Amino acid sequence: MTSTKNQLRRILWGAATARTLRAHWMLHELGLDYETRPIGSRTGETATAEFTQLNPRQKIPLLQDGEVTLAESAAIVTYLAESYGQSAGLIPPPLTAQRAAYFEWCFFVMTELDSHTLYVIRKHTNLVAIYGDAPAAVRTAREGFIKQAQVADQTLAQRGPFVLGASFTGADILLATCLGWAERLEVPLTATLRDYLERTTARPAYRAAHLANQKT
Ligand SMILES: N[C@@H](CCC(=O)N[C@@H](CS)C(=O)NCC(=O)O)C(=O)O
Repeated sequence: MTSTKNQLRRILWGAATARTLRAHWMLHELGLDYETRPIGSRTGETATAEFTQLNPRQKIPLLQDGEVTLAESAAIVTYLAESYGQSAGLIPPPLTAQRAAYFEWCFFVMTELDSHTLYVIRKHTNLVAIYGDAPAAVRTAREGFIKQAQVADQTLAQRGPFVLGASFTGADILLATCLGWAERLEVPLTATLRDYLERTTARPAYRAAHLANQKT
């Protein structure tokens, strides 16, 4: 029998990547209890029958929260903020200009900074054995990241300390994790972006999430 207790369990699958860190970070910002299943990328652990049934994409992170099963790091961060963090200001109220700006930042970061650029660099540097050598793609992805990151730089310089202004939100979790990832890939960041990264990763919730995101 599937008990109500089981349905109320909160479980986060995935560890050790910038994308899994996002979900751990929001859970810690919210102070929510959760269990972890620290499966790793490219270990075969995302391809087990148990995990594939939960996420046919075979990708981490994946959140189970009671009856909700959700993939995609930005969706998880936003779902958690909307469900549990509106009073804490972790997402702006629905149907406001600030909420529209929140979505704009989330989609911008996930496409222009994560998928189109950093992930392309990773594929053709760290993962050459799988995706092949593609120096032109790496060069243009690097240039693309630097150009698009200027927008974050200017926004923070004009209206920081966070991308939406005074309040730290889920959009900052997405942006800061991309900036940390960029540093690891040796993509240069401006002084404004480095200060922002330092400011956001000094948060206690980040530090706790960083520990929770270790692969065991
Ligand atoms: N857009 C997705 C990307 C998820 C993704 O690609 N995750 C990688 C790890 S960062 C993964 O699970 N790859 C499968 C594997 O390597 O086994 C998100 O942001 O959640």
